[in-house]
Amino acid sequence: MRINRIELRLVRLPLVQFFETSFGRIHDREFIVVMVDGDGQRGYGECVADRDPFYSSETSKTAWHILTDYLVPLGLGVEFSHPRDVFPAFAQVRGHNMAKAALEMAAWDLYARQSSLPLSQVLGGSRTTIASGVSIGIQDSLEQLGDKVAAELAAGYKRIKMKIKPGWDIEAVASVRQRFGGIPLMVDANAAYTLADAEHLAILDQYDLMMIEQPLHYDDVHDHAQLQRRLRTPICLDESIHTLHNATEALTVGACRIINIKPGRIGGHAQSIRLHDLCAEHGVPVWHGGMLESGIGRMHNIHLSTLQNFTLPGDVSASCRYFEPDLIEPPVELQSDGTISVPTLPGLGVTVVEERIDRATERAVILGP
Ligand code: OSB
Ligand code: MG
Repeated sequence: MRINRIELRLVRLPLVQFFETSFGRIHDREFIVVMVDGDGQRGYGECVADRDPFYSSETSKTAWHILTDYLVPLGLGVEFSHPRDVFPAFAQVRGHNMAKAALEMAAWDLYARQSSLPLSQVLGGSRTTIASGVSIGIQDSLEQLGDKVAAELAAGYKRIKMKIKPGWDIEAVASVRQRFGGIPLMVDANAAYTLADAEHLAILDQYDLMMIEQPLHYDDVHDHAQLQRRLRTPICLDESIHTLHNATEALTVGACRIINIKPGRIGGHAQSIRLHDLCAEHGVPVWHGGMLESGIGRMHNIHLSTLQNFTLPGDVSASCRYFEPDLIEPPVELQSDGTISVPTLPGLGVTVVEERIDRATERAVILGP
């Protein structure tokens, strides 16, 4: 496989609904779309870095810089026997996993299209549908939160995740439990607490949550291990897992019982497969996280979620929750049983509507041999 041309687009799309986490509220999403051409086919990737360095240190601007100045020169015109060789080709560049993943994932899509196979099959997945959950941001009132939960349950989603932070946690969870009973429920703190909050977080144990995601510092493993010993509720790590190395450390010291896989955080599909396999060896289930991706990134997530150890519903929801219209046709839709079906056409298996990308483009560059 050889990439002969790479086009990058910095795009901005308004979100259908605002999204608030412990680090702030956003109304739109800025991201890079990567288009790679080779052998008459085009593959697509999406960089999940956002405008601000709040979830991770990468931003769309750092990703643009790293892609154009380092990664594109390492990938363009190079003969790869398989897309799994792309990430190792970037080894000289430390970190910047989101920038690496954007180009690496586009290469997987291109390879799958050239092979006339659905991406899921090239990745080694076997599911034909994936279980879908939602991530509900912090709301202005408990009533608003309850209404959001009601709407998502009515739509058929298989589990509800709610964002928490100090001041929006126990009471919010209690109100959802009171109104909706024993629904599959979990929380995500996006690193808003410290070990000094252990006793406070232990109150959540009585609400039978599926897990508590990333309660402590975004780069921590050891405090999470201490916290996990004091909690009955499983801890799931998100931000803290950014290399195979620190995933091994987290699993070894018992910092979590579940891991959220986001290919952008760990450097792409090949690294995600390795993380998935590592978790399986440790008997730790995984689920697919979300980064408010457009249909391009979400389609990648759907294909990756077909691997065996993705046994829990992911943050991979229908297009209409994020963007209207989405950048793909047909849009991602939820089936009445709370699943999303995996496309069977080659590559991502959907049409990327480039005219919609054009309209949302704020910056573009074409890089050829
Ligand atoms: O922590 O999982 C997170 C969105 C942006 C940044 C971080 C996170 C999230 C979500 C949204 O929870 C999940 C989705 O795409 O629906
Ligand atoms: Mg998270």
